[in-house]
Amino acid sequence: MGKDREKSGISRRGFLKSGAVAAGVLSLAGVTGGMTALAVDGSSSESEKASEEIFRGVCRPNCFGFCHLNVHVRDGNIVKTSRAPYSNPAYSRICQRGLSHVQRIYNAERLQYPLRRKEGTPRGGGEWERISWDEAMDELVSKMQSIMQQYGSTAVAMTQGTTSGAVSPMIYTRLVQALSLSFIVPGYDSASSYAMKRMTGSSDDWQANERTDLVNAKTIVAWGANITDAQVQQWHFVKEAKQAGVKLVVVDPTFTQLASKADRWISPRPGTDPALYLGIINQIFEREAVDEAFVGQHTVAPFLVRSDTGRFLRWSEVSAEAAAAKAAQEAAAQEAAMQAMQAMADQGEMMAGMAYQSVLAAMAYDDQPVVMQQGNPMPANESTTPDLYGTLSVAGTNCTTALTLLKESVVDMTPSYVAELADISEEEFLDLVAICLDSPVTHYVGYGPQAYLNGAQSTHAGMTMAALTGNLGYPGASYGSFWLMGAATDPMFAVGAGIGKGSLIADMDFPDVVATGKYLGNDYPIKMLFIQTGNPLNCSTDTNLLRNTYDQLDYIVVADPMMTDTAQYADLVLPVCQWFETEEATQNGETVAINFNEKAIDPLYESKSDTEIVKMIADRMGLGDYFPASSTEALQMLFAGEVAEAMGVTYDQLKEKKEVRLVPDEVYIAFPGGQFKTPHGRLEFYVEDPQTRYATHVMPTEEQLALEHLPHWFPPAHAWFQSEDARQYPLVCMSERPRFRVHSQWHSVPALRELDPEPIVKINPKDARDRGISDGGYVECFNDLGHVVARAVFSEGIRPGTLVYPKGWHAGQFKAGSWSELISNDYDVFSVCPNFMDVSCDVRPWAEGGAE
Ligand SMILES: Nc1nc2c(c(=O)[nH]1)N[C@H]1C(S)=C(S)[C@@H](COP(=O)(O)OP(=O)(O)OC[C@H]3O[C@@H](n4cnc5c(=O)[nH]c(N)nc54)[C@H](O)[C@@H]3O)O[C@H]1N2
Ligand SMILES: Nc1nc2c(c(=O)[nH]1)N[C@H]1C(S)=C(S)[C@@H](COP(=O)(O)OP(=O)(O)OC[C@H]3O[C@@H](n4cnc5c(=O)[nH]c(N)nc54)[C@H](O)[C@@H]3O)O[C@H]1N2
Ligand code: SF4
Ligand SMILES: [Mo]
Repeated sequence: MGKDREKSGISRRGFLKSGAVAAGVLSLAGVTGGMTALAVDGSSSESEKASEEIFRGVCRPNCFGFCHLNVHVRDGNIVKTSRAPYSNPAYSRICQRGLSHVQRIYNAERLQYPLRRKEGTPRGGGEWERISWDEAMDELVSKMQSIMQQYGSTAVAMTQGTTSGAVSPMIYTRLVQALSLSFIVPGYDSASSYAMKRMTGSSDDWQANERTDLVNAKTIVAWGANITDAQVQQWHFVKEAKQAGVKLVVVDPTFTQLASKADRWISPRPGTDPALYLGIINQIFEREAVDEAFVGQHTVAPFLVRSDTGRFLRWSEVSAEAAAAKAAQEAAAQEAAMQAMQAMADQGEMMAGMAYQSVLAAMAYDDQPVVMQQGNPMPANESTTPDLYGTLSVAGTNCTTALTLLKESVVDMTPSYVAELADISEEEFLDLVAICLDSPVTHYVGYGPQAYLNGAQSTHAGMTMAALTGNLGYPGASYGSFWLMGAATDPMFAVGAGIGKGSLIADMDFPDVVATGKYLGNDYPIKMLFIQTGNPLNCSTDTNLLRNTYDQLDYIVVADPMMTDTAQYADLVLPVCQWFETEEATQNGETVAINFNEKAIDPLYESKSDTEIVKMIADRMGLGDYFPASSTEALQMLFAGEVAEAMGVTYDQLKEKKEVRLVPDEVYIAFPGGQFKTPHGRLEFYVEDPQTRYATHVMPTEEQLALEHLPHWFPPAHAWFQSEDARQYPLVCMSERPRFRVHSQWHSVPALRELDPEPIVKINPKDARDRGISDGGYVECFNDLGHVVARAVFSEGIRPGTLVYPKGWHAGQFKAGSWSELISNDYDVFSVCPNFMDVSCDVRPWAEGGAE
């Protein structure tokens, strides 16, 4: 094997002999130098080519890229991965991770056989016993059955991470449904998508214009987006837009590589993006810059809001005629729904219930919100030029337009106050206002701003800002990230053998459910956890608490290709094959396509595909008939049916074409012409009925519910200079995604470790000197929750009062601790999203054996 690697294009070939990696500090030149070496003439020699077979692979960590790769196979070994073409060459990319797959596939940390924790040794002790698949499956299923018998099926929980195949994650959710297991849903990135969904009604994650449209903007404003490293495959779109004359403005506390390429860099205090947006909204009103035509027709601006309930006033509350029509329609709907339910009675309670609900929904009375036109109330859909501001009294209740309420709500967000909150000068803030008012602007939003307690407010306020100036729905004008979900797969695939009775539980609530044995007030014991396609003990929050939660479980199973931090803590570890050892498709991401991944080689060692693993479990549980035996069969089931036919994404079409674009347009424009998927087709910057993303043991208070209709300002929980924590732990601790890993993946790839040998933390020299820390010395970052040791790297690009660490190192790669220990598990009750950046800590020099 090693011999084959020597022959391949990515063998060591003496690359990176330079000293650029000293002390873990990488200059850009160092990285580029390394990659030039890695990429050394990607072509194979003539004799090599003759014996080479090339398969189409799709690289699929959750980096939003889904690059198509040529997977070069010689003598049954993968010897190289190289760039393969997309139909749109703008998407034909490969990065150093894509180039180094060989070292990931033939990696010492690959799981080769099923492993059982040695009896009598503690979890995480690292002592394993190799067992056969039969033994592994018999043990797993007998544990599962005995727990199910004693506590019910929902005492077995499944969870997953974000690796982005089509079958891989869904085959497990099919099992969850079939067996009525509990499902622990990761909340990663959900503050942004939650806020976006509730405003736009879109079932997709948050959307912006396709990145091929960046060139049509006057200015790109990058809010907390680390495009050069975290969307390395997208950076060229920004570069090309710049070359075409588009201005680039970066709003980021840190002087990132992107900031170094920008026309303007603004460094706000972390966690203040909602304040900046609300301040800009204040100025839009002050300067009478509202795009009245857009907000009147495409947002809920003119809708009257009842002061007593906070809900939109409905036409049936104003017109007696409409009230009568509504009552009649509702009675008819009730009757029809009852009949539909009775007709389905023999199909079981669930199907009958669904029939009832669907008839009710289909026959619902269209009770239009009320607007005023020249002071006269009328149904919204009948008005052409509704009044945007004003108040109407209806039966003694004041009703005010949503736009008036928004305007009143931002009165205090003056330039001087906002500048003070964000710790920038008032001039800088006013410049930012001018930039944002000069449409078309593409607001390219990353995941930094949403990773604080107020993260959902950031997206809510940002999208509202964009809508007020009509800066949405046309080329160059956009707000958000781009993450379109494929809709072609058979939605019933995950449902499988029935609809499960287990709850979907937010991951942030999981520790509470396990500790109390209750979910939403009811007894809900969870005793077993099955984890796949994710590495929560590395990537989640408060990992000391999470480990403690795991300690309360009877049995933990992890299915992964690698020995991860989470696998280390399991009782049973199942080796999953790597990406090019099975057929798979991907169905979301920045390239707007469904992609097909061929199987290039057989699974190495005794590893198996996720489909095979699930099938073995289902067989033993007596449900084998409901589960596909191979990935091919799974894909055939998944990409089937009318929608798949109509969209041209059946299994056969995918296999033949390798890539099917999901939308017909040449360049995808989000919300074209101001069309939204909300019930009224309008952007709901005023959220009529704020709902939490998941029910958790924390309920929103009346006061929180009342505030949640409109975007509003409140500070981060921990990362805030006036917070209680700040007195003890004055530094804000933020992560960045390095180009050497996607999350915790590629952590043990030798070529990348040579470039990036050990954990570092970047610190402003002044903060370092105040603490006696030297450049390149080991430091311990700590707070009440945990600690971590890394090498300090001095950088003037780090905002004083903050630290920045590249994320994704495995626990065993630190001298002590790990980053996720420092992050609290508290969350905003509405978005239920991890607050990855909302972290305060302090730092001190560290020597082997402890703090100095
Ligand atoms: N190489 C690589 N690429 C990846 C990933 C990876 O792990 N590695 N992960 C993928 C995933 S799942 C995601 S979600 C994306 C994330 O994509 P990004 O969000 O672009 O990536 P990050 O590196 O987390 O960058 C966040 C930026 O926000 C800044 N920031 C922090 N706090 C604030 C704030 O309060 N306000 C503002 N304006 N900025 C702030 C940080 O300084 C940082 O530059 O990347 C994806 N791509
Ligand atoms: N400190 C900090 N932590 C963060 C963030 C942050 O900004 N700061 N960001 C968070 C965000 S946005 C995200 S999206 C998460 C990501 O969190 P995760 O999704 O948990 O991260 P990964 O490390 O990518 O874990 C994916 C795992 O799936 C395995 N895997 C890959 N392919 C397959 C397959 O086909 N089958 C199976 N069974 N397993 C497979 C990989 O080996 C890996 O162990 O991290 C979060 N964690
Ligand atoms: S890691 Fe992401 S950017 Fe790099 S090759 Fe794979 S899909 Fe493309
Ligand atoms: Mo993410």
